[in-house]
Amino acid sequence: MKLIGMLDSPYVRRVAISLQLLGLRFEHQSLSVFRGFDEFRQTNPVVKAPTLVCDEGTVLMDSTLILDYAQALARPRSLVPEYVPALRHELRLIGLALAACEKAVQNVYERGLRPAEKQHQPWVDRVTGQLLAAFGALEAELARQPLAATSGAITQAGVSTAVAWEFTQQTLPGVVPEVAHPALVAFCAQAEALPEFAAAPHGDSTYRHAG
Ligand SMILES: N[C@@H](CCC(=O)N[C@@H](CS)C(=O)NCC(=O)O)C(=O)O
Repeated sequence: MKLIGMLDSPYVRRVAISLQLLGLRFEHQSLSVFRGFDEFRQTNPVVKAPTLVCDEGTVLMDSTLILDYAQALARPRSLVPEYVPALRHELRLIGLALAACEKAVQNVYERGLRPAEKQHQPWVDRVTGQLLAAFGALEAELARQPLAATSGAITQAGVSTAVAWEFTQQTLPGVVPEVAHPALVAFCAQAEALPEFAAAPHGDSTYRHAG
């Protein structure tokens, strides 16, 4: 299967890291939804990253749906717990992490894609507040109950949280202060050191299977 999209997208990155953790082999094409729009639409006319081209040709999009598919392929390996109370906690954290990704991306698009005279500060303030609320809640959750940060034990909540944090720090430096989020800083440093994260770093590189 082939994953299309750049690793500067938190959604592409959570898929690239998760596929490795699930033991699934994939090819990666680092293609921009902006600079590579015309090439991208030849595979997916909707031009959404991540896009996954399955081995038999079906084109999937949306990171959560792609991960649902990956989880089915990888069974019995899984990045989400089965036990209901643990699953509930996991889903809460994933929801917060995905909201953080969404609000960071909206912030980046507003600042980066619109001409300065067309930027709407009340919208930037709103999404920044939502971004801070999502990371504030994640910080409280991690302080109460740490997340596993080894390749064998990390869950989808851990992957998505670390990816959301790294994306936000890289694209909106200083907006979500490290000093106010010590549990997140410590967890994300451990996660980023894992081989599956290091093989798919935030940015414009292309993931290649080791060995
Ligand atoms: N909910 C989607 C969000 C994906 C998303 O918005 N990706 C961005 C790149 S970070 C994108 O495709 N942007 C181009 C566009 O929306 O036109 C997911 O989880 O995959």
